[in-house]
Amino acid sequence: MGGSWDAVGQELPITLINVTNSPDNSAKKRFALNENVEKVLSANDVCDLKVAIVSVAGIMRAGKSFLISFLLRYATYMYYKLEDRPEKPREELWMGSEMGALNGGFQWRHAVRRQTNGILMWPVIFKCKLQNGESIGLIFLDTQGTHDGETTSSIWSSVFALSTLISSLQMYNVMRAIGEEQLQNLELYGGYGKLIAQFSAGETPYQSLMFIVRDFKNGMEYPFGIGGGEAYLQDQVINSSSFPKQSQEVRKHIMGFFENLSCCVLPDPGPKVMEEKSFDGKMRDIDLRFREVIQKFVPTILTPENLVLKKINGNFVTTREMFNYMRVWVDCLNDASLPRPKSLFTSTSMNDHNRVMNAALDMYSLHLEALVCSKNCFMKNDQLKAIHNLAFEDALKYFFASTMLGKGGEATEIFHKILEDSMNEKFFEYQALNNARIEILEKAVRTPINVFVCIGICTVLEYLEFKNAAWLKLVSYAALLQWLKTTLVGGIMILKDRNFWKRSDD
Ligand SMILES: Nc1nc2c(ncn2[C@@H]2O[C@H](COP(=O)(O)OP(=O)(O)OP(=O)(O)O)[C@@H](O)[C@H]2O)c(=O)[nH]1
Ligand SMILES: [Mg+2]
Repeated sequence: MGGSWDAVGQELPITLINVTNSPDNSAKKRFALNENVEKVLSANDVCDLKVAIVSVAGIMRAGKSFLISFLLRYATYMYYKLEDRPEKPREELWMGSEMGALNGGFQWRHAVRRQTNGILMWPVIFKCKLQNGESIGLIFLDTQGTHDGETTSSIWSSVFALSTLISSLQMYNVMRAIGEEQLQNLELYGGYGKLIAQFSAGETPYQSLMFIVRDFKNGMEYPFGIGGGEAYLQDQVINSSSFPKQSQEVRKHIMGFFENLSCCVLPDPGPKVMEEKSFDGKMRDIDLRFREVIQKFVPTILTPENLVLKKINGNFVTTREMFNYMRVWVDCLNDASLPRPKSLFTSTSMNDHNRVMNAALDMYSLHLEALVCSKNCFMKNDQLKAIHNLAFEDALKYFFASTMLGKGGEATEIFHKILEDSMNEKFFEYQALNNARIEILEKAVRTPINVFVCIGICTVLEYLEFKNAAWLKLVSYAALLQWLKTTLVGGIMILKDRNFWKRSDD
């Protein structure tokens, strides 16, 4: 039995896709498929098998390789070279004893810098039997972490998208919670993978995505493991009606990408694993609670009946065929005409900010229009300024409370400024309109007063028998008539503007 675990130690992962961090305009290809892998995938005993490909991806230095090494341990114990073993494996023993260690497999370790580069593949294709007797192949991939500070976001987004295209089950490793940022990133990587598939004139072969939440702190509300994970997924992703509109959109996109979403919440593995440099994988140093959850979780996803078989364009794909698809996607990623994910991110971020900024500006205008126009079309300037200040603050509050991709970055700064400038510009327009209205009113009041004073003076002059006083009085009457006409026509125009003549059922 011990020999089966040792087999993990005898092999080393191979690079499936190598990544060069060369600038976008460099002639050097940034992604290279390891052509030697073709031999592994075309080996006689596995090449025609349908295949399940399990991958792990997510933020760097978050225990991805450590986790997939457990999966590898299970597969090696349960499926590797069964014919050479004297006894059938007993599932409950797959983890080994307390004194055993999680050695070999994909390299995991305590370090500050990223450990996994590009996409790695385990060189053994495990053969497992379905209940109907059919053998299928099982492949494990480990993916370079995102946000590593060493490569560009364009590179790690591409690597994530690629491993999601290749795998049939992508485990999206997140720390502590499924937050908005993780979902927005997933939306971006997912969208980019779709673009790669479209560029290569194919359907997007996304299948299952499982959120793996590490160091989950809410184990009282959602029990550790898949059960609690499913309930957490429902509350955090699937039932999104209580989230702001933008967050709902992100969730809708993600749900649309994958055939199946699931989740597993894991406790932290204890201080020795998390903090001690000397930790060498000994089972007894890993918190019992973590081991107990892993003990159940791993068999659940790797039981042959639960494995997700890779399908592309609706057809099952064999191990050998997978290589050709990988080649097409990698070529496509190296194609200079494929937009870079960074620009995709920027444009999505800009669109988001623009949409929220316009909504905030509409809010401001509606607020001002409703008040300015309801008060007989004019008001004192101080009053108008107070209304402007209130609407201005409300619009800014809305802008900063909204969810936008890349919030807090350059785009937020730019659109914040545009929003403030636009509101100030609108305010000047309202102010000018208000002043014009005040002037019209003042004129409207001033003219008849002046005319009446004129008529009064003329009447006195007439009484004193001044020459031409009657003429002057006539001119004053004409001016009064003219004013009456202007006021009447102006009044009719205002009422017309406000649909005064419309019937209520129109
Ligand atoms: N906090 C925490 N640490 C873990 C967990 N699992 C493993 N670790 C520790 O995290 C460190 C990194 O583990 P890796 O598996 O190498 O992490 P990774 O995500 O593969 O790292 P990169 O490949 O560099 O992106 C190791 O010291 C592990 O012991 C976990 O669930 N929680
Ligand atoms: Mg790693």
